[in-house]
Formats: sequence, C-alpha cells, structure tokens
Amino acid sequence: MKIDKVVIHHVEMPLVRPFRTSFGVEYVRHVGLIELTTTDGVVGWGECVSSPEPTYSHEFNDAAVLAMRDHLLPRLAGREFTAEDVPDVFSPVRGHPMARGALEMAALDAQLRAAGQSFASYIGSTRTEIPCGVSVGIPVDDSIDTLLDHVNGYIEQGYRRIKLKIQPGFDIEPTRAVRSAWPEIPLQVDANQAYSRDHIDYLAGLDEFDLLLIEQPMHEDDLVAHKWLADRIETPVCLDESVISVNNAESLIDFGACEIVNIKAGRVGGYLEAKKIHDMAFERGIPVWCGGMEETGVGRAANMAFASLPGCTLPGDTSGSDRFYAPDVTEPFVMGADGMMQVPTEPGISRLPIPEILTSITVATEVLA
Ligand code: NPG
Repeated sequence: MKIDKVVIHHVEMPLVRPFRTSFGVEYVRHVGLIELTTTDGVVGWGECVSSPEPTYSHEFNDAAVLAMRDHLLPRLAGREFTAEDVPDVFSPVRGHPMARGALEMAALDAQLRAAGQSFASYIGSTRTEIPCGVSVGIPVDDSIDTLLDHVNGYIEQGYRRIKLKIQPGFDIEPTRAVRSAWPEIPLQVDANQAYSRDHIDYLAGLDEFDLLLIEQPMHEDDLVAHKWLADRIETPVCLDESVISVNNAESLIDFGACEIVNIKAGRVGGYLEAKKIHDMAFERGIPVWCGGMEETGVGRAANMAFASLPGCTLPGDTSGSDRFYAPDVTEPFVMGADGMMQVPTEPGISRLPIPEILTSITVATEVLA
C-alpha cells in the first residue's frame, strides 16, 4: 500500500463510571482514532491508547501526535509498504510504542480490509469465542461496600474473572471482602507499580486469597524486586508496564521476575510485536492474557481477536463495550449472559466508527500526513 492521507480524530468519551487506579482517576476517555487512507482508496482505522497525562507510562496524547506526525509517518511517506514492513520502517525511532502501534494497526486494518481477511484468521486465532474478564477500579469513595456492589453487578452480568485495582491502603481488606463474598470466582489484583521492595512481606498477605496473579506490583524498572517477590509469594507475579518487547519479556521470564505476561499491543508497539510475545511465551509454557486500555470499539475488536490465540489461557480485560461506554463509537461488543464474547469475523482488525457518533464525540481533527 501507499499512504494518501492520515487523519487523527481526537475524541472524548464519558466513562459510565469513574475509573480509579493507583495512578489517578479518569472520568472521560480522551483518545485518538487514526484514519489511514491508501492511494487505492482503502481506509484503515487504528486506536492510539495513550492518555492525556503521562501517568500510566511516559507516553501521552500530545507526544504521540508529534511522534506520529514528525517522526513515524515521514518514514512511510511516498513509499510502497505492507503492514509487516511497518515495525522495521519505524525501528530507527526509539520509544513511543503506542504511537507506532496505532499506525501499524491502521495499516493492518487497511491491508486486511483490502484482502477481505479477518484479523482473527490472520493472527492465528483458535477459538470463536472468549471468556470475559473485567477490571474493577478503586471506588472514588474508598468504600469496600461500594466495591462489593460494583463487583456484584459485574458478576450478575456474567463476567468470568474479576481484576481488582489495589494501592497501599486499599489492598488486603478489599481483596478479603471480595474473596469471602465469592469464594470461587477467578480473582486477580493489579497495583500499577504502587508498591516497593519494602512491601514484599506485606504483599505475601495476599497469598491466602487464592489469586490467579498479582499484576505489576512495583516500579516497572525494579526487576530485582519483582524477582524477590516472585520467590517470596505463592501468588504468580504477572508483569504489564515492565514488558515492552519480546526480548525484554523473555529476559524477565528468564530472570524470574515474571511468571505470567499481560500483553497489550499498545504498550509493546503493536499487534505484530504482541504476537511475538505470545508465541515466545506459548512455546515456553508461560501463560499470557490480553490486557485492556479502555479501548473504544475500534481497538476492542483487535483485542477480542488477540485474546482468542491459543496461548491466551487466562481471561483478559476483554469486557463488553458497556463496561466503559454508552454508547460506544462502533456497534457495541456485547457479552453473553454466560460471560463469553464472540470473536469478530469481519474483514480488518478494527470495527468501524459510526459516523454520527464519531462526529458527536470528536473535539478536534488533525491531518497527520
Ligand atoms: O478493561 O480496558 C480495560 C481496562 C483494563 O485496568 C485496565 N487497564 O492499568 O491496565 C491498566 C489499565 C489502564 C487503562 C491503563 C487505561 C492505562 C490506560
């Protein structure tokens, strides 16, 4: 393909409920949807999963736009390329995985649409439906009763796995309360780097709750602390923010800092690198699962297909659209009452935005190339 035009639609979507993590609380999702048009007139869509502030990672929306416009897209301009070429073409540019992932996704979408192929079949999906997990934020009122109420709502909808966000001061007791209310539900916790090596013995207190895993308890750079924690506790240690490529994922596993991997395409520079991590882990018998970045339907479609790979043996953050948005910008992803979701089979990697909804939530449109 050859690029004719790339446009970013900056959209603001109110969340159905505030989403609070150890790094902040979000009421509205500000996200960039990428529309790439080829010289053949094929249109591909991608989603840039960065946030307005660099709080989950160093990446943020304004920086992603600059990276795409001034450093990544000029490398594709005027040349014939395939989606598989994109990582190599971008490789001289360091960092900015969410920006590069968004452009790679739009290119893959255009390529698959032109070929009439679904992303699930392209990437090697082995299932037609996937079990859904949900990520439950820390209640803004700090109340365990509110948390139980939120979890109860998700379980009644059918969710098959619950992930609790934790932070110092909101960790052992809320986890205990959820575990006693639902002794059998697959349960895990996510700290988004909120703890330090001083908390290793304290975090071992989570072992009594039979958790699937503890996700990213410490700073993304503190690999030794994660190894010490993994040696100390029975609950498997899963890494998210620390995992940025297949090479570093393998190092973290070899080092003993990581026993399960959360794969998020945006965090590792796109679905092609994400697939490499999946394949490496699958070959080594390391469980992986598909993380979420509060994607709109555009990006959610890709995650649903990714989560149906054979190595994704744990339920992902693959909730229905209504977990975050009403309405979604696309036709919504709807979970069945059995907690399962159909893997999309339509051509492409994204689901197309509905023009009227897109217009109503767009705050700015910018031509990037
Ligand atoms: O289900 O999409 C989802 C959200 C899952 O908890 C989730 N994502 O820390 O993993 C995370 C968190 C996140 C969301 C991080 C948005 C950064 C931005």
